[in-house]
Amino acid sequence: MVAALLKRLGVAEQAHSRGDHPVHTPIDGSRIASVELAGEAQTTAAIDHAQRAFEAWRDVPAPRRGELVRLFGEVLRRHKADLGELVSVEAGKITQEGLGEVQEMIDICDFAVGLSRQLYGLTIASERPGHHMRETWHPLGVVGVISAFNFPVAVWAWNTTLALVAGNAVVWKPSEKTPLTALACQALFEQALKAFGEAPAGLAQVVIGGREAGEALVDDARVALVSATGSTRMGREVGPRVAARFGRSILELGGNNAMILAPSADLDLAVRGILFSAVGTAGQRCTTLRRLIVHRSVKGEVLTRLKAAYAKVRIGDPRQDNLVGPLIDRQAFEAMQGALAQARDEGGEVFGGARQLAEQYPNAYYVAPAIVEMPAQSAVVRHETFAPILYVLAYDDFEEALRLNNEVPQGLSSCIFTTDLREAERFQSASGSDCGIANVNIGTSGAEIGGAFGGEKETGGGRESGSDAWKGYMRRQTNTVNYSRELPLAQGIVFD
Ligand code: UN1
Repeated sequence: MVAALLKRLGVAEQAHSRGDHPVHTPIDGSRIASVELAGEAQTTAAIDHAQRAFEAWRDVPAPRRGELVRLFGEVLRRHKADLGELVSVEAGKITQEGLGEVQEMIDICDFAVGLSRQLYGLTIASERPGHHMRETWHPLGVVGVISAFNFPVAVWAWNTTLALVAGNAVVWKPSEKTPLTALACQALFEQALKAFGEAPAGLAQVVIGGREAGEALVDDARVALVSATGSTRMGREVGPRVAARFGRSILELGGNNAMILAPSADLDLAVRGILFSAVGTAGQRCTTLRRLIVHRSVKGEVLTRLKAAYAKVRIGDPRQDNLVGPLIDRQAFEAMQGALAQARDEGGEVFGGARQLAEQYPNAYYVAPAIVEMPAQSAVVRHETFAPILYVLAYDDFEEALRLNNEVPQGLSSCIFTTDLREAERFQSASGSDCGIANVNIGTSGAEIGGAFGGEKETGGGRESGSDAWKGYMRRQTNTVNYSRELPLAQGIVFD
């Protein structure tokens, strides 16, 4: 079945049937393919190739570069169902979320195409007569993309579409857990290249590899920008190494996202918002809701409703009519159980969280999502565990809720459910949420591509996707032109 899917997506058989790195589906743990892992030499060769492609691509007019991305968007539209299914098979996402991820790719293609005619610089008033100043945006170089298993295709697309219209070449190292979706993206991109015609070879490449390949991208001075998505632990290594060679990085690391649930909130809306953000994608989004900071006066009612909703959540094969698919692997399951044990030690009261369907799927890890009432924001709550665990904390006054929201090392996403205008605005003010995303009456996950995506503190500070995130993929140049017959100096300096 997977072989037929890969064939429809244009992936050559030898690319997924040879090599000694096994690929398993989290749906039942079975082996679905094996791929070859590239090491340092192959990665460096890909960077060589990309550097040559960059030198040609940077001179192609940006709207023409946009045409390639437009064609890619068309290919994705045609293959949305198949690629979405492959995301389900390889990452374990339910069908709706697999399709949603491909839609996110299509959306960023459209955004990037528009952008290809809008890479605007500024004109600046010069203090000197007969002079003008302007700011120009130029292509940057080779962009290295390191992506995680949980958004195996969209995050690459956010980076690659912007990088391409910006005039860059891309080398992508996907997670070793999701090489098949990466091979499929590459095959689909090649269809767009074919339709486009004369793009330089090596413009966007994928390197299926492990740590060695990642390190080669991080350490090669020709990789002008490394955009890395993953754990804070990974970012702590990548960030300083890229900085040591004065490279640029966009880091999108851990999240520990909270919702403040105020007494005035529309509770029907809030419960639905919690369910999607906390339980969706089996708790494996970087934007997953991990902390519920609820006003003591509504805590009882909210917990009763939530527990009822959690008990009804259908868990199972993500391609069938279920809401929660499997965790990615055994390690993820063990991390979740470890966190629940620690939470109990720290005084937590755990609801749910047990393994499910173990008899049917002895080699896959389905879990009931967990709700954990905590007496305080203790160590386990401050740590990101990539699993469906929702810690619940009570608050009495709004300032305390804000403080709890901010008192964790991570700073990706946050939200408040309230109908009180003062609380909503305060939450989004300078002294409100310290996160990159702060929503009102919307959960923490499921952001649109139009906004800049990323967060503060241990989340790494990078911004990808919409708004002016494209500037991270270009170099800025300040130009001053003298069209007079004099040579006046700035700051009024006389130098005769
Ligand atoms: C991620 O989990 O790395 O906002 C990205 C969201 C998605 C992207 C998540 N649009 O949940």
